Amino acid sequence: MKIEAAELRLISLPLKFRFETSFGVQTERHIAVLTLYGEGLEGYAEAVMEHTPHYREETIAGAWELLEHLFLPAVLGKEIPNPEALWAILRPYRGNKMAKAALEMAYWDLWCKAMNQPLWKVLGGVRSEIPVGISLGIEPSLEATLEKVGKGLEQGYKRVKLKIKPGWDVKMVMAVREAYPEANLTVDANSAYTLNHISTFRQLDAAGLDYIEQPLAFDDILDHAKLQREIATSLCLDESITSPEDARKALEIGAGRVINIKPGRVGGILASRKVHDIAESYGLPVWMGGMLEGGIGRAANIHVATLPMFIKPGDTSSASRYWQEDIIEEALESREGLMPVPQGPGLGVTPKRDLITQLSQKSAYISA
Ligand code: OSB
Ligand code: MG
Repeated sequence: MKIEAAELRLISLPLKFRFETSFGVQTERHIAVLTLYGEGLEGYAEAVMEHTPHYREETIAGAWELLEHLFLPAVLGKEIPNPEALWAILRPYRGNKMAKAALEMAYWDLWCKAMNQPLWKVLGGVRSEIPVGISLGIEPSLEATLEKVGKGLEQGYKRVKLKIKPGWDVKMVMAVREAYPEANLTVDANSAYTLNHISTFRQLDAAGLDYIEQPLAFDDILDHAKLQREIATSLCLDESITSPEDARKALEIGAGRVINIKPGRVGGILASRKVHDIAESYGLPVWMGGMLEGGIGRAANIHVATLPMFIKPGDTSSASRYWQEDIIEEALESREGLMPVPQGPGLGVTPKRDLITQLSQKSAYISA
């Protein structure tokens, strides 16, 4: 497979809801869309970073610069037989997992299309639909929270994740638990706490949560291991896991019992499968996280989540929850908490080229 040319486009999509987390508020999503051209085919990807480094360090500006001037020129015009060969070219460059993962995603789409196979099959997936839940932002009131939780459960979502921050945690979570005694509930702190908040976590132990996601620093595993020893509820790592090696070290020291896999954060689809395999070797489950993706990135996440240890419901809920109009033709909609896996070659989705061009705020064309 030879990649002949590439196109980068930056678009912005308005979110249907105001999404507040402990690190900030989002009302729109900025997406760098990458198209690779080769052998008469097109491969697509979305990059998951935002303009600002509030979640992890990467930014759109940095990723754009590296893709346009370093990573794409390094791969264009070369014979690249498989994703491993793509990584052999990218590996010498450190970090910047999300930028590399975007390039890898588009390569997988192109490569699987050349073999006329859906991505999930090539990866060794075992499911034709994946269990999904929803991630609820910090709402303006308890009433609004209870209503949104109720609506999500009514729609059949298999888990509701509640965003927390100091001051918006125990009381809110206990109220939701009281209203929905049987619901599969989790919380996500996006690194808003320290070990000084141990009493908060002891109190949350009484809420019957499936897990507490990323309570401590975005780059920590040691304090997570200390916290895990002090409480009964499982910890789930998100921000802290940026590679298969991170996953191995975290599980080895007992920093958590669940991993939220986001292909962009861990360095792509091959890396996601490796993190999955490491969790499997510890007998621990994983689930597919989300970064408020449009249809291209959402489809990629769905394919990866067909691997066997993606047992817990993921964040890949219906695209219509997020967007008035998605950037792909297909409707990625779950029913009763099950998201069907696209069956066409590659990612199995058709980007709306005209819409993407129309929404485009910036573009670059790179050829070999
Ligand atoms: O921590 O999982 C997170 C969105 C953006 C950045 C980080 C996170 C999230 C979500 C939403 O929780 C997941 C989604 O609905 O796509
Ligand atoms: Mg998270």
